[in-house]
Amino acid sequence: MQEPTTPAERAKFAAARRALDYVEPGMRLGLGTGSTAVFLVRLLGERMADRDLLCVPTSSRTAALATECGLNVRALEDVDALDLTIDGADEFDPGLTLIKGGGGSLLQEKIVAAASARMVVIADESKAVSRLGAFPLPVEVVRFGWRSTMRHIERLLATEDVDGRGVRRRTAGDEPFVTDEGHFILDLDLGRIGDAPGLARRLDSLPGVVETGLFLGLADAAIVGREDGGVDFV
Ligand code: ABF
Repeated sequence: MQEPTTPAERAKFAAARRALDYVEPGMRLGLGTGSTAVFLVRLLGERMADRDLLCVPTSSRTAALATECGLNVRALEDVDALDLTIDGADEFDPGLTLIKGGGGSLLQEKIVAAASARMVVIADESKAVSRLGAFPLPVEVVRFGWRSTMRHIERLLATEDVDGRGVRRRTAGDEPFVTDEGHFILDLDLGRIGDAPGLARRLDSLPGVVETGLFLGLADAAIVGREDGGVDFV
């Protein structure tokens, strides 16, 4: 495997490597998405491909990589319940509420995490925050009437305990970004989220909203990689 070169990559690699300690032979394992999860999948392929693991990916990208790395890849429909999911995050607070979805796979990531007995986050130090919101909150919405859904979100944000209220549709180059499930992503520039559970609940209740990138009560632990190659635990 290509060795990590930058300090940030070293930290992500350190977190991914330590996560292997949580993986036991025969496990049904959820595989996250993102650059930290890429290290995890490669390490699993190199060191644990012969351990009878059933691996359920959280995106088409991770599915392709896991297959290439020789892992036994299954769809969640074929496995049902999982023992452990290991995934990255864009931000997490001390109570292990997460913002995810910067990579656009939040819906599958949340379904897989919710099907898992345990979820462990792997991340570099920059993702640990005292309060969520500096990272734009991704919200997955159906394409039908997305502008109307965006207006509903803007009206909601006017009454929320947040610092910013900008909402924009995510693009990939000149085109709208489309998720694996065929939806759009709206990114909410909130700056600070005062009431994450309330905001998640109110966003979820809007017509057109499929899922938010707020992960509440799903993560059990976080392995935080440091640039010196060590890790801390939350
Ligand atoms: C996925 O990858 C996402 O939910 C999150 O957006 C992102 C983290 O990416 P990285 O590991 O590249 O920082 O887990």
